[in-house]
Amino acid sequence: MNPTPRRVEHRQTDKGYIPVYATGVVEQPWDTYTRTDHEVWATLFRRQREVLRGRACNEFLENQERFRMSADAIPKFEDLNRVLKAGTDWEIVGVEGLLPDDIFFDHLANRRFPVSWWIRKPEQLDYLSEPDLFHDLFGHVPMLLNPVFADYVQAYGRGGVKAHKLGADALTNLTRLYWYTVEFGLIATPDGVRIYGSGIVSSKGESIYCLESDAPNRIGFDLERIMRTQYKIDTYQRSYFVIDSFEQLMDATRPDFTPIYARLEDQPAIPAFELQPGDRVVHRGTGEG
Ligand code: HBI
Ligand code: FE
Repeated sequence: MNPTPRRVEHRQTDKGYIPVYATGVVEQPWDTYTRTDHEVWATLFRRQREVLRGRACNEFLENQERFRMSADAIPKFEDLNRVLKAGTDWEIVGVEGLLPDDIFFDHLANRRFPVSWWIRKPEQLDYLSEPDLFHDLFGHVPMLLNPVFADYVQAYGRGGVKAHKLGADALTNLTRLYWYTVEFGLIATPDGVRIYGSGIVSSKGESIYCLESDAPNRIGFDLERIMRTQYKIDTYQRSYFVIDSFEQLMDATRPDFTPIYARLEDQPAIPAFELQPGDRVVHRGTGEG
């Protein structure tokens, strides 16, 4: 019988009426995974590795190799942790699923990345609204081996712990930053614009759409512009933000955000599809502005 995650309750959040799980850390019940679970992993792994060739940034693809992830079976957290601890002193911890923001931030602030211990069902192959093991392990973990990005995610977590105390507006601004970088970020490279965001790399359709469709805006990274930009969780992005380097991301999180939040207080949010006069439009082929 397929193990199912322990749901505690459903709660109305900014992501809609979603299941909120028990917040404790759990051991990965690797021996309970069924053949179907491993087959879902294998199908998604093979499909995404194929679609990401020439689309994901080199750091993502090379780091995934370093973890020696393969289609053979769902990876063991303990195996990945040996590489991750040695690489950037991060650690994967098993969780039941989506966590309340403050718990999530506290993990990141302590270089712990929460990974759902369960994988989606075959009928959810193309989309599910919650982070499952595939999204977290395949999508998030490889970039945590990049030292600069690893520090950025910890800085983000620390910022989140502070923002949680400052209130809902600060939190909204900060989760937009996470959304448009860690989840849906693009990076300019000499070979053209490439993907590093976890929400993209774990989705076949969006891996193609984000680089090849004329529909979305591709805008040069701008912290305050991002913090004002709305997003929807159940559609492809209408705008993507393109960084020039991971150092640029890290530098953006060095200053204290409190004065930035204050400045943004009286500025209206920007709809996801809108271009603003000050936007630096990035053309997908070249990666130059
Ligand atoms: N919980 N397990 C888990 N994984 C996430 O990626 C996650 C989360 N809770 C909140 C969240 N992400 C985002 O809202 C962050 O911006 C805080
Ligand atoms: Fe995620």
